[in-house]
Parts: sequence; C-alpha cells; structure tokens
Amino acid sequence: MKGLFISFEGTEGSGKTTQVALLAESLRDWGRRVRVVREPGGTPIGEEIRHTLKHSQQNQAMAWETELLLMNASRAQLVREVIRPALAAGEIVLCDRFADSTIAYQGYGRGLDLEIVRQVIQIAVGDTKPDLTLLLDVPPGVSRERLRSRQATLPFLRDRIEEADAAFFERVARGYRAIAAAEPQRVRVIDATGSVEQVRAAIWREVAPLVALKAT
Ligand code: Z5A
Repeated sequence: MKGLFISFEGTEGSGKTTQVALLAESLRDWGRRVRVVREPGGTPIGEEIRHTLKHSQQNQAMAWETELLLMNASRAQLVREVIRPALAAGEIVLCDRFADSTIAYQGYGRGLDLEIVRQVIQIAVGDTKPDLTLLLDVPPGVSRERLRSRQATLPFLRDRIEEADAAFFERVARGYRAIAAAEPQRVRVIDATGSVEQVRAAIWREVAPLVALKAT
C-alpha cells in the first residue's frame, strides 16, 4: 500500500524542524513506520548541495537561476533515492520543506518567473507530491526572535540565504499565503505562534484522521 507524504513549510524559525521530530515521535508511538528527511539535503549528494547553497565560502556570487537548479537537483535525488522507495514500502514520509519552498523563495522571493520555476520543480518531482502540507505560520518578528535565541546557543555558521534583506522574507511570506490560498485542500495553515505543545496538538488534529484513513 502506498504510504503518506507530508511536507512542512514556513519561514525560518517557524518551528518546522521541532514539529517534524515531534510528529515522527507521535506516529511511531502509534506503530507507524516514519521516514524523516529535509531539503535541501536528505541524501549524501543532497547534503553536499546543501553545503554549497548555504555555507560554502565560494557561494557568494551564486546566481538565482543556479540556486533554483541546485535546490531541484537536491530534490530530484531525494525523491528518487529516498521518498519514492519509502512511499512504495508504505512508510509515512515527513519532509522538512519541499517544492513549495522553491515557489516561495526562488519564485516570490528572488522574483524568478513562476512558470519556469514550476517547470524545473516538475522535472525534479514528477508525480511525487505531498498528500498534505503543513504551513507553519508566524509573523516575521516571532521568527526573528526564535532564530536569535537559537543562534545564541550555537557556534556561528554563515548562511548565504539568511543574509537576504527583510523585503525578501516579506515576499516569501506573501508567496506562502498565495500557495495556501490556491490549494486549501492540500495546504493547511497552522498558527505556529503558540507553545511547542499547542502547535503539536494543532498539527495532530490535521494528521491523525489522514493517517487513520491511509497509512498502514
Ligand atoms: N530553501 C529555498 O530557498 N528553496 C527551496 O526549495 C528549499 C529551501 C527547499 C534551508 O534552511 C534554507 O533553504 C531556507 C529556505 C531555503 N532558508 N532560509 N533562510 P534550513 O533548512 O537551515 O532552515 P529553515 O528551513 O529555514 O528552518 P530553521 O531556521 O531551521 O527553522 P525551523 O525549522 O522552522 O524552526 P526550529 O529549528 O524548529 O525552531 C527554531 C527555534 O525556535 C529553536 O530554537 C526552537 O527551539 C524554537 N521554537 C520552535 N518552536 C517554538 C515555539 N512554538 N515556541 C517557541 N520557540 C520555538
């Protein structure tokens, strides 16, 4: 039986990684087989691409088109190496970002032509698309504050994408609102301003009925 594919989306610091881990724990407690992956990355090739995109000392001059293609090169590998086999084996795949990130960041944020962005995504994903997307929604102030407190606890690691200005992140947020409005059945907007446990409960309300229906 085909598994279930759930992606998490949202601006940085919205709590995606935290909630992916908690949902994986709840689903495993429920006896489900769960595969957790992230983008960009999630495979050995993808993790090398992630380093080039985010932290490499050589990435300062990266063109937006290069960024688009590298995001989707990582995705093409992840889909074929991990996501399709896991779904075919009946697992629940939880993906920390997927194709909507490209629409929001490279399309709305960088301003690349949306039709071309969609065509590149299509090459990467084919017919492998999320059954459900959880869009964690927080205002920019909350996002910045959470990132600031996390950074205070970690060694500094330069991140090219996070160096963009506030207007870029406002365009990204607008992109996410447009995606959610266009596909309300697939994309569920979760108010992620509450406590970790409140957000976890809101996510479970969306996921539990679907898992009960679809996954083994
Ligand atoms: N990108 C792209 O441009 N195009 C694409 O196609 C794809 C990605 C796939 C990936 O960065 C970058 O790539 C990202 C988009 C771009 N760039 N930016 N900028 P990443 O994977 O390193 O990081 P991220 O996806 O942006 O997420 P993040 O910064 O790691 O944040 P998060 O996963 O949403 O949040 P978190 O790590 O779970 O939580 C952040 C902090 O807040 C942490 O200290 C938590 O303990 C805390 N937290 C979490 N939830 C709460 C609640 N509810 N209350 C209080 N505090 C909380």
